[in-house]
Parts: sequence; structure tokens; C-alpha cells
Amino acid sequence: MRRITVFLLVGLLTLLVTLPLTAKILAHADYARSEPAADAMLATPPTQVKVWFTQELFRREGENWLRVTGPDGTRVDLDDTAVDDNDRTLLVVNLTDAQADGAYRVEWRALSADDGHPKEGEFGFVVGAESAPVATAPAEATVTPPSAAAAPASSPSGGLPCLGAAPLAMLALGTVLVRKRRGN
Ligand SMILES: [Cu+2]
Repeated sequence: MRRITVFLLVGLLTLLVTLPLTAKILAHADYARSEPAADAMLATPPTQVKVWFTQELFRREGENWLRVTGPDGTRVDLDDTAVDDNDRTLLVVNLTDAQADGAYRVEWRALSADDGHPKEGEFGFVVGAESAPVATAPAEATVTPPSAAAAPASSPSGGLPCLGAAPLAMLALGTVLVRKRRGN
């Protein structure tokens, strides 16, 4: 009985040590920076929008995109989002020529190559010196796959690591506990 207690304690300690490491590996691909930067004030409209992510992206058609809408809410991108050939953390989309002054919104979706998790978010920028600044703090939303409905939600800042493996690890530990209990 004493040996089993020690065994369980060692198991728990191992879990506590390895979980943060697992979580880091499994973190989603998050917004890192962009051109134009989030909340930037531009004198002239950009010709393209670039967004860098915290992880390399999984190259699969339709899984990574940038959608840019203009002041009137219509799409101003050419729907040609591509992962950069040389930098897999970079998404690029080209914009139409005719662009009005005002507030623009960039929505993004990124599929992490590290753990296959998609993530979405958005940010904004303003074109035209006279335009009033708009409150467009970078927002992020986790796309919850149906199989992981119980996964913990992301913080508003997106700073929390993805704990996709945590429920599985706890389940495995629970199974061990039950087996040990039955064994006695
Ligand atoms: Cu993830």
C-alpha cells in the first residue's frame, strides 16, 4: 500500500512537470504582428496585408485566410490569401486598388502546423489622417472542434497556452488510479 502511494505521488509529480511542456508544444498559432500593425493609422491605403503568427501554419487549402473589409463593410481583399513560400508563419493577402478612407477590419484564421488546431481573430487599422480612431483592440476566438468541446477557452489576450492534452492526461491518470484501487 505504501509503495502504491509513492508510485502515485511520482506519477502526479511527473504529470505536473510535463503538462506545461505539453501545453507549450500544443499552443495554437496566434497573431504575432502584422503589416499594417493592429490599430495603425495610415495616410494611404495598403496594397496588401501581412500577418505573422507565433507558429508555422499547416498548408491546406481553405484553412488559413485573411479577410479584409473596408469602412462600408465590403470585402477589399482579392481573396488570394497564401502562406508565404519562405516563411510558414506568414499569411499574405492582396487588396483591391480602390480603397476609401476609414476603418478597416482584418479577420484571420490560422491552422497550426504544430498541433493542427485552428484559431481565429481580428484586428483593425485606419486609413486617412482625418479618420477618427476606432476601438479595434486585437480580438481572438478559439475555434472549438466538436471533439474538444470541453477544452478550456482562450483568454481575451490569447495569452493562455492551449491545454488540449490536459483532459486526456487527466483521464489517463484517473484510469491508473482506478486500476490501482481495484488491484487492492
Ligand atoms: Cu492548439
